[in-house]
Amino acid sequence: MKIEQHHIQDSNNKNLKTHQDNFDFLSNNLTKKGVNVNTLIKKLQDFQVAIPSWALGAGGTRFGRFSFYGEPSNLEQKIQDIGIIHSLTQTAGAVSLHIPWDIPEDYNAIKELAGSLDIKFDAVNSNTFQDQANAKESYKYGSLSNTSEAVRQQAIQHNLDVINIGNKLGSKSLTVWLADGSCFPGQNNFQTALQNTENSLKDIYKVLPNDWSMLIEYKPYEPNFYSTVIQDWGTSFMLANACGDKAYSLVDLGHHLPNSNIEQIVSILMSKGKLGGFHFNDSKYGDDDLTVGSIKPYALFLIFNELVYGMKNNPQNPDLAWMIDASHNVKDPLEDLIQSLEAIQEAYAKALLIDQDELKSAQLNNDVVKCQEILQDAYRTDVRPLLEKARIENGGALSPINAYRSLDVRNGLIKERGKNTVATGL
Ligand code: RM4
Ligand code: MN
Ligand code: MN
Repeated sequence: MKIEQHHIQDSNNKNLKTHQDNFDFLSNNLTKKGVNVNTLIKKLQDFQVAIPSWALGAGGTRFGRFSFYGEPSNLEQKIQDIGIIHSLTQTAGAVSLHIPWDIPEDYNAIKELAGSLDIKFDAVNSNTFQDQANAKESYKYGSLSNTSEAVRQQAIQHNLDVINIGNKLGSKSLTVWLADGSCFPGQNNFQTALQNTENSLKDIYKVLPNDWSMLIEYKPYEPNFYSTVIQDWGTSFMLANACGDKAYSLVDLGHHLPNSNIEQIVSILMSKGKLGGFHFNDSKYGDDDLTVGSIKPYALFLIFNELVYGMKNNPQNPDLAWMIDASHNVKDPLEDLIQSLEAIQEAYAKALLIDQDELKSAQLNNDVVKCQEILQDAYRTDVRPLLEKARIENGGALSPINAYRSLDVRNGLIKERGKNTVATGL
């Protein structure tokens, strides 16, 4: 199923007048405040977020999984789904593959399909947290950190295979997330586990192509509940430094203990030129993988404030690999992703409205009240007409969710694919 331009136009036409009125009102107000509205819109249009290949089907918990019907049953269909989201939002111009869940069978065909939908191949993700059928060694007690050299070698080789696959598609980074750790005190020697991980990562890093980066993700707990080898940004930063210039930390919003100051982590990593990637989601308790912006939109805005600051003031930091890392248990995955993309763009737009010079001078004067006023003035601005403008100028939908529903996309997919298809992934 492919959404045609005229479908989007038809659905836009119904609300074009309201949009234009709202946009004119906002744009006049912002212009009076000295904001260059066109530059802002261009920035929103340039901001593309990768969709992970495992997020197009139903997620689920260890207690159950409920299908949404019409799920993509192969990589081609997953890319078609991203094409649908991208045509409506104009924000999902990339896919991030998880290997071995989504190994292409025909590279040229997949590249061609993605190209025709304006989708690039972003970071490739290795998976050494599950055992694969016919694998010689088991990751039950860890992968890159394992005490057994044979297991470590298998995990290293898997990462090299992933790099190879990514290379054929035009990816430029490898994301490593490890479940390694221990469930009980005394089970592991912390120092040995970390040293093994460092050595293994260095072995992978050695064969990383020159124009590639390695992104090291951290997470405090789960699936291991007593200790995790790469538990926090400090450990990830340390490992990235040990590997070299092309290794970076990756921040996943859900991978922090409650109340962590994620914006500060982002800021410090960027100042050190070591923030390479970012996974969006939202959470109440842990790695809940909920829709971006559904629980803590203000925190997301504060994080974007630091990202915007870093993108402007930290040339030592590379361009980031942005990705949504969420799981869809009760919502249609495509609707969920559309909502996440909207929340990301909204937080970004609001952060772009912050007058950084004014904020700086309020900070220098220790005018704490003014600092808050500046941030919250930006946060309280309804930026949705800017997002709409950015989208429709590029051929997207005024309201992606409404268009998705009025075009009856899910039923179209069910008709095409049948009801009981199941997507690979978690
Ligand atoms: C992990 C982590 C990784 C993702 C897997 C599926 O918690 O967030 O980024 O690849 O889940
Ligand atoms: Mn992640
Ligand atoms: Mn996660």
